[in-house]
Parts: sequence; C-alpha cells; structure tokens
Amino acid sequence: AFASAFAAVDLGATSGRVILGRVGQDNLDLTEAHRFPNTPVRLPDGLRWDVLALFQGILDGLREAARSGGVASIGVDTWAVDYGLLDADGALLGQPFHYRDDRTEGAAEHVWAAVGPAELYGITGLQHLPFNTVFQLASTAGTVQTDVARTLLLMPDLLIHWLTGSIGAEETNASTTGLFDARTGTWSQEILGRLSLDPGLLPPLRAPGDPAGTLLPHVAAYTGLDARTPVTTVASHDTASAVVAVPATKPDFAYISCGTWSLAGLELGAPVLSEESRAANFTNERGIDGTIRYLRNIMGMWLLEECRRTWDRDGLPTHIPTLLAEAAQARPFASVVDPDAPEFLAPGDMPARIRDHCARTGQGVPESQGAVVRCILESLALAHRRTLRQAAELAGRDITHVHLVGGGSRNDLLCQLTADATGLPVVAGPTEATALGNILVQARAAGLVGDLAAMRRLIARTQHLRHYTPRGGSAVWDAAAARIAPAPRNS
Ligand code: LRH
Repeated sequence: AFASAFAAVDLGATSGRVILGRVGQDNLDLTEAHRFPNTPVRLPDGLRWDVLALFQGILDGLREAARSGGVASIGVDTWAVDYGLLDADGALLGQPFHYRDDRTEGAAEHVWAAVGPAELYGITGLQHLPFNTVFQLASTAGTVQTDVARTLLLMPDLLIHWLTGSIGAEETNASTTGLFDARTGTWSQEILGRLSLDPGLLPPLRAPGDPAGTLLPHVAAYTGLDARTPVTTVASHDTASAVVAVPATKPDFAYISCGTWSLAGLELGAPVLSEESRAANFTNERGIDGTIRYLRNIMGMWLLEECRRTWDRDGLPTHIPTLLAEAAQARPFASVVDPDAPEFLAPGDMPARIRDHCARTGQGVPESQGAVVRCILESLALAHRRTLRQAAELAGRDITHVHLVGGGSRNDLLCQLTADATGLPVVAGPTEATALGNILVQARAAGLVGDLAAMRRLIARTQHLRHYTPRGGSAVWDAAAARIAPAPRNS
C-alpha cells in the first residue's frame, strides 16, 4: 500500500520538473507530473534566469499534481549559488542573474582585497568558482538594486517564498555562497563584516526536514491544492539532494553526481580545510545531517549539451543515442581536454572551443561529431579519475567503488569509461537521484523513513542500478592522464 505522494520541484539548467514520489516500505515510485523548459534570457546587462516562467511552470506542475490526487508535501531544489534580491517591501529587484554571466570576471580580486583567498578558504572551505555568491555580490556592489536590497534569497528559497510567504535560507545551499562558515554551519559574521555586507540581508538558516510554511491562498486557488499543504525544507542544493540518494550500502564509496556538472567526491564527517585541499580546489559543502560533501566541480555534460545546442543551430544531428554510437566507434584517445578550462564555462560555440583547445595543446583536432563526443567523454572520465584520486589522498580515505548518479548515469559509454579510468567498479543510477533525495527528505520529515543509511537502502532496494567493471588497460589511461596539464590553481 502506498502512502500519499510527495512533490519534488527540481529545477535544472535545461528544464524544470514537478515529480511525484510515492514512498512505501519497499516501494519508491516516481512519476513526472510536469516538465517545462528553462531558457535563460540575455538582457543588455547580462544573462538572466527567467524566474517568472520557472515559477509559472512550478504552479502548472502543482496543478497537475493536484489533479492526480493531491500531495502530502512539497520540496524545492535547484542549482546552487544564484539568488534574487528583495527590497524592503518584499518585491523582487530584477530577474536573478545566471551564474554563467560574465559580470563576475575580476570580482574575486575585490573580495580577496578584504579577505585573502587562504583565509576565505579557511572559513568557508568552498572551492573557488568565479560565480560563487560572494563574487556575484561583489560584481554588482554599488548598483541601485544592491543598495536597496534588504533580503537575499537563494533560488529555492525565493520560490518557496513565492509559494508560502516564508523567508529562510536552507543550509546545504547556503554552504555554496562563500558567506557560510564550514566549521560552525552558520553565516560567517566575519566575512560579512569584512565585506561590509549587511548581516540582515541573509535570512535565518533552516535545515532539511524543517517546515517551510503552507501555501498562500492564491497559490492554493490556482493549483487546486489544499492551502494547508506543507512545504518542507529539503536539501535544496540539487547536488546535496542527489548525494542523499546515492545508493551506498557499504563504506568507502565515492560518488559522482553527473548532470550539467559532474560533482565528484566523498561524504565526510568534518571539513578538510588544509592548504593542499585549497590548492586542489576541493569544496566542503554541506550535506544533510551535518555531513560534508567533499568534492570538486567538473564541467560535466555541459560540454555535450552545449555542443548539441551549437549543432542544432547549424542543422546537424543532435540525437543522443546516435552521437554516442558514433563516439563509441571513434578512435580512442585521439585528443583529450581539461574540461575545467575556464574557456568552456560560458555559453557559446562549444565544438569550436574544444577544437581550439586541442589544436593549442598540440593534439589531433576532433573533426567529426563522433570524435568530439569521444573527446568529451574520455576527458570527463579522466577528470573523474583525477578528482577521486585527489579526494582520497586529501581526505586520507580509501575508495573501493564509485556510485555514479544523475542524468549522466544513463550514458553507458561514460559509465564504462569512468570504471576504466578509475580502475574501480562503478554502480550507475539512479538517474533521478536529485528528485529521489528531495522526496526522501520529505518522507522522513513525515515519519515514513529512517536515517540516511535507511534512505539509501530503500533506494538500493527499489531503483534500477547497473554495474560496470574496469576492463583493464590502465597504462593507456595513465598515458592519457599525463597529456593533460593539471588544472590551473585558482588563486
Ligand atoms: C549542479 C550545481 C552545482 C553547482 C552549480 C552552480 O546543478 O548545483 O553543484 O556548483 O550547479
């Protein structure tokens, strides 16, 4: 018998979804109520998220959910770091910026002038990414909107505010801002003070499982949901939700949450704030129940997604199974790139940038689509290998197997190449890790599942997983790894 459905609102870089999850003793079933595109819009002053279209998509999805029998609770997750600013009346000041907007270029120097990079890392434990919230804020310091801003809401918290009226900052996502103390799990008054940021800008923290209000009357009226429907705080950073749903049942696992980004690393009990860790640009983001997500961002399937966008514009085929079949036939190790090279971050012609990168590093230039895709997948597998080896070393831990979750786990070739490159067995799935993590935290708040280990056992029992064994040939991977210059130190 099924309990009632939990609704996961899960916004990704390319689409948003409302997914319904039914949680039973030995069942965990998902259905997609609604999917809608996420299309960023370029305005004269930069690249913005169309947050109104996203909110409307959420409302339509919740209306679908109401039609299919109602929901027990709602949880919201999105990508990290981005935010909306509210004025003193609670009105949104402009459409939120997209983290791939280039206005943050050079902003880090302004922050570092007040808090040096080593000190910043010692407090936040956060990897340097040019778009961390703290740098985004620095890049717009002194603008009228920033001056009149009274509240900063991270994307999921903004959407929850519009659903319920409540104000809060969920802690797994707060840990990606550069304003959060990794050691204490609170906003860093030190950093706020040194940057002359108003501490009142940041709302009180809330933890996954905490209630986040009930639906505003007009939201209930539009969706047809009961106005008493609770919104539950989940791990609102999508990567944190995905890590909840890693189906690990044995110790010494590593995970790769593979979607637009590949987030590869370990679950730890305490942050690693060493200078070596900073130099390798590892992050200590928060997971649920006080865990630390010790990982590194790898550019991920973005490289492929952005190639497909370019090919589509040019009238070339973009069908994924065909591209992957061509990649499987393409010559191995013809060329490899560092997926984290800064030139791959912004939207634009990705095949051209990959070809330039290969030419510049004195390698064969991938001409066919299959060759480009092969180059991307082998380069990602190499980055997975490099990152997991470093994580194990820096954290002083062993890794015996790898869980690859998220949309990228559908990619058979990438899973096999990751097993080959790391020399470790790879367990692939679930593909819907983020939505599952979102739903399970709600189910736990409702008393339907136990602790993190119990949630993971339920995933392992109920979700379809695939197993990949390394095929040997470590010498060719060693040789390919040696061809990539180590990622530049960021600070
Ligand atoms: C993945 C993700 C990642 C962040 C990036 C901005 O969706 O949340 O963890 O670093 O987006």
